[in-house]
Amino acid sequence: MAAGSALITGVTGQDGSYLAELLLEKGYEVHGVVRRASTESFERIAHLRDQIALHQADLLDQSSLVTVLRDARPSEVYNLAAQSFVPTSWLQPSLTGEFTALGVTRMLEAVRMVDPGVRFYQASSSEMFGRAQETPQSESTPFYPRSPYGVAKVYGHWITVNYRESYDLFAVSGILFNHESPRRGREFVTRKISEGAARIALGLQDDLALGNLEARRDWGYAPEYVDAMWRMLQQDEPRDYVIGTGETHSVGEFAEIAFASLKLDHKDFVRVDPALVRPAEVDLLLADASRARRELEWQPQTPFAELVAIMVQADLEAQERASGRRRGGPGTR
Ligand code: NAP
Ligand code: F7E
Repeated sequence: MAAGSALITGVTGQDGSYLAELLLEKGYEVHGVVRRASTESFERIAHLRDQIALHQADLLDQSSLVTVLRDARPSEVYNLAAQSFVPTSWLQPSLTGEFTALGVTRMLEAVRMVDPGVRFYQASSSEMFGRAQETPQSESTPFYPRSPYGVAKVYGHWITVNYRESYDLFAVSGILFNHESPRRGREFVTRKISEGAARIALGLQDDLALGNLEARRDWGYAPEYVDAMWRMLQQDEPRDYVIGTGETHSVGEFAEIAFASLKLDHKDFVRVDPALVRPAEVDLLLADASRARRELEWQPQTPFAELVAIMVQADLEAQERASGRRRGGPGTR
């Protein structure tokens, strides 16, 4: 018998794909929301296609969300869909607000209309801390978002809290710090570095343009973070949790370790492009995840250097497959 049934919005994204794997392992019936496109981009869930039920809907379209909930009848809903890339939020601020902020209200309304007994997870973000008012950041740290994305996530957080308090929903907000993996989108800095370093090592690229090398983030390993999401929905009471490692590193350090793992010096290849520096930066993020340790019995497992090595190795193998080159062969570094 199935352990339960779950609906994941954003199932085609980094976290959605890992969460679908985790829930399948636990025996859940898994439903995923995908949006219509002229070409499918289901790369991250290709290996799961025959095990999950996909439903077409869009965060912009209220009735499609109601229909999905009626069709899937899940006991748990994980709202992971969002416009999640911070720089795009300055280029498309209204659309980011529609997806990342109002989309949460549309999901909560769908839950309230179809089945208020559903347990609801909202993917909140450390970007809400922005210009951090204290360090480290915990559930009680005030928010000071620094991008239209961060502002939209603050809305998503508070509307989740508000629906919990107004309608007695089991609705929780997971305030997750940056988490990465070989499935991370290519434009995010960690993946941009791991893929760039691999391509440089294979002689496929000569340099790597980055923005602010001084920014510091609390980076963890994504498969461990989706486990924290699941744990939040298994508690007796709905509560919000910060999830992170409690370690902070700069973008420059990430690049240094990534290139060093390929026996290269990042200083020979990384150049700073001022066009990649953001209009407003989040300088330093560091999680205090002690509530999660205590109540969810969750803690990070993968040290920073190992995370970097996992990503570089995966990109090296992928680039070798795509190019037909082998590290150490002609034309490689
Ligand atoms: P991601 O890889 O960018 O995935 C985003 C997902 O949202 C994709 O499946 C995308 O579908 C979907 N989506 C976007 N707009 C949609 C719409 N209008 N209707 C339906 N689906 C839509 O993001 P992620 O890294 O997995 O992150 C998952 C969630 O956690 C996001 O809400 C993100 O903001 C939040 N978060 C992430 C981190 C992190 O470090 N990764 C930290 C804190 C919070 P397509 O494939 O069709 O584009
Ligand atoms: O930037 C700096 C950049 O785009 C990290 C999303 O998942 O995590 C993510 O947001 C830092 C920033 O992630 C480049 O200025 C330097 O300080 O990898 P990122 P992010 O903005 O922290 C949070 C928790 C989320 O919720 C978001 O959805 O790296 N940086 N040079 C660069 N960043 C990028 N992307 N590209 C560069 O070339």
